[in-house]
Amino acid sequence: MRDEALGTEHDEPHIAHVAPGGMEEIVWRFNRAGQFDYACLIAGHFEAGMVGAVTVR
Ligand SMILES: [Cu+2]
Repeated sequence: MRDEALGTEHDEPHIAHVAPGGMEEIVWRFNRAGQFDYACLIAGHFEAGMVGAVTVR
């Protein structure tokens, strides 16, 4: 995947760059229950609230 905004290229299965209005998919396979946080890694986005959590039961 190439991210034009960041000028980076990566194949990490745990990262997705989504264009405004776009959609991407990440498959997480959990091996235990718990709460797992996720966040946008673009500078300033975490602080702006682009974070969330997944609860696995
Ligand atoms: Cu973001």
